[in-house]
Amino acid sequence: MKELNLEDILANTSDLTKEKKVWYVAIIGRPNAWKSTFVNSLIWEKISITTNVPQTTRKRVLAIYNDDESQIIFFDTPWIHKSEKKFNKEINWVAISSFKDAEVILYFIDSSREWWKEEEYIREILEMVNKPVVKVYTKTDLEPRINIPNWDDILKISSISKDWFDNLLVKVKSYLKMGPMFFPDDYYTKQDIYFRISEIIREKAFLHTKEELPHSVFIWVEEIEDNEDIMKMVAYIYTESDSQKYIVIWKGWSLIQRIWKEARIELEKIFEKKVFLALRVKVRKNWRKDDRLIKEILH
Ligand SMILES: Nc1nc2c(ncn2[C@@H]2O[C@H](COP(=O)(O)OP(=O)(O)OP(=O)(O)O)[C@@H](O)[C@H]2O)c(=O)[nH]1
Ligand SMILES: [Mg+2]
Repeated sequence: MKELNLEDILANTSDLTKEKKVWYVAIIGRPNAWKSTFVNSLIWEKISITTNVPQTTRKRVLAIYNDDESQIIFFDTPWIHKSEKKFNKEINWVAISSFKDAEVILYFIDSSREWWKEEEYIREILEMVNKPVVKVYTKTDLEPRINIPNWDDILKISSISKDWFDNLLVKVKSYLKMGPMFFPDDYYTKQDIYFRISEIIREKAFLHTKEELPHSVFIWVEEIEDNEDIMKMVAYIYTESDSQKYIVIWKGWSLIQRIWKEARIELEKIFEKKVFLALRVKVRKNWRKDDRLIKEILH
């Protein structure tokens, strides 16, 4: 094992007393509004999983943007939509509670989709929050389905033309105050390894399942053994019913095999070593109604 040398460590540690424009910024919007894709594109790292299935993000994910004059900590949040279901209500709460810490809220509006009652619900919530809100129209490379106003204080972005990112950063910085940094300036996220692995597996599960099945799944990483050249892990895909478990194991060219293969390839890229992934499917009946488990998964 490499011997630790205090002087080397100090020489390589950021000066956290350095003052920059620093604070938290929450990103909110309806499902599929491009919240997670945006933070990944901005940071140039896959921090938050993205799929074409609405309602992908379930937990608040931190994406830390650093440049010479600022450290902006974006909260990528889950979708907001009205629902009476316990799990969805808790997810809405994850998004809404992020307002409390944020200096400014970026409200992402998908310009390629027609106006829908979800937007009204978000507006009702925003009216109750005493924080500046910046509207950001996303997916502007696609045919717009809503009227995008021509005001100076709105922003338009697309993952294809990243030019607009600069305008957005200038706008965000105008709300931030100078202060000591919260994180070393080479940090881009704050996530534990169990969460990161479970999210990669969940992304693959979302991509290969349909209808209600992706939303009925949660991932539990049981054990990780991190060696120098190989990382071993045991993880479970939990479904809500036996019939869903059957679909994951037997449907098509075995879904579990595809999920396992794609997750393993991506994890090997992330950790830059061989990954041994033991992936099993289990049933946890009605887990979306289980208060304690919901808290454990979402917080
Ligand atoms: N055409 C186009 N598609 C985009 C753009 N940005 C994102 N997408 C697609 O939109 C889909 C949703 O992106 P996400 O970033 O997962 O959306 P989200 O807002 O995080 O969604 P939830 O986590 O479900 O709330 C993905 O399939 C992306 O490929 C864009 O600028 N242009
Ligand atoms: Mg998301």
